[in-house]
Amino acid sequence: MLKRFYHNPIITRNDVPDLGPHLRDVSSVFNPGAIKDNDYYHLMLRVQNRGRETFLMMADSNDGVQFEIRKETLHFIGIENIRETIYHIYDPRLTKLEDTFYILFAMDMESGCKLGMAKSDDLNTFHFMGIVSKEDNRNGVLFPERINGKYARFDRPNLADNDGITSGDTISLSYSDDLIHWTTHSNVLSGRLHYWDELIGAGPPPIKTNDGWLLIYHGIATHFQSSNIYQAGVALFDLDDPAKLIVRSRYNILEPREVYELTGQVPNVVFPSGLIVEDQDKNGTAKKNSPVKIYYGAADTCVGLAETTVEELINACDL
Ligand code: BMA
Repeated sequence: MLKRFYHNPIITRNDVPDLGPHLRDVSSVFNPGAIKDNDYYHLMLRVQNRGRETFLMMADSNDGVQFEIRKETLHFIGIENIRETIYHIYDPRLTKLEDTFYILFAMDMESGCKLGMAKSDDLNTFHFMGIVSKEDNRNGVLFPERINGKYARFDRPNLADNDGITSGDTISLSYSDDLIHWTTHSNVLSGRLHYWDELIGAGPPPIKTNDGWLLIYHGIATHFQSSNIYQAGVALFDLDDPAKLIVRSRYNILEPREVYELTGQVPNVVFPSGLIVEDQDKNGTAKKNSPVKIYYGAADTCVGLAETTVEELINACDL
C-alpha cells in the first residue's frame, strides 16, 4: 500500500563520498534515521565498508529525495569513554523533543547488543548520553513528547525463554525521568506466529495523530526455509496511554518486491527506519491529509523511499 518513489533506490553505495582507505568503494548504505527541520530533510545513514565496519554519516536535502552525503563520518562525542569494545553502532532513529534532537541506536558490544543514546542541538555536533538499556535490546524509538510527564520509548528486548532461546517477538513500552534510566512498563505488541510478523521491532519513532500514536514496525516472517522476509506494518496506540493497542494492520504495507529489495547483502528486506510527516498542527499532531515520507533500508544494501499519507496509514490499520 506504500508507494515507492519512482526513482528508487534514492541512495546507493555509489553516492557515498570517498573519504580515503576506510571509506572507499563502500559495500552498502542503508537503515537511515530521518528528521525534517527548518524545511530541510536530514538522514543519518548506516554505511558499511569493505571491512564490514560500520560508520554513520549525515545526508541533507531540500526536497527529501535528492540527498547530499556529508564528507565526514559522524562521531558521538564522549563515546570514547566506554571501556568495553564497541563493534558496531547502527540503525539510528531520530526524534526531536523539546528543541533537542535525540538519537537512539543499536550498539553491538562484547556483552551483546544494547541501546545507546545521543543528542544534538544542531545536527552537526553529537553528544553521547549513555547506554540506556540493560539486557539485549534494539529498535528503540523515542516519543516526540513526554507522556504524563515522563519520557517514553518503544524498544525491543530480546527475551530468553526457559531454554535460553532468545526471540525478538515483543515490542515494549518504557518510561524514564531523565532519558538515561528506563523502566519497562509493559509489552505492547507481540509477533504473530505463522504470519507476516512473527518477529517484530519498531520502525521509525511513533507519530502523533488525532486517532492515536501511529507506529510503523517491521515484521519478520521466519517460516520460509531459505530466508527470512522483512516487511513493514502499522499499529495505533492510545494517545494518553500508549500501552493500549487500539488496532494493528492485518497485512503488511510494504514487502520486498523490487530487485533492490530482493537481492543484496541480506535478501528480502525492507526495513523502515526514518519517517517524515509534512504537515503538523501547532501541537505536533500530524494532519490527516499530510504526505508522509518513509525511508527504508533495502536488502541491507541501499536506501529506498516510500510515500503515503497519514490517513492511508490509519486506514491500513483497520483492514
Ligand atoms: C535486523 C537488524 C537490521 C537489519 C535486519 C536485516 O536484525 O540487524 O539492522 O537490517 O536484521 O538484516
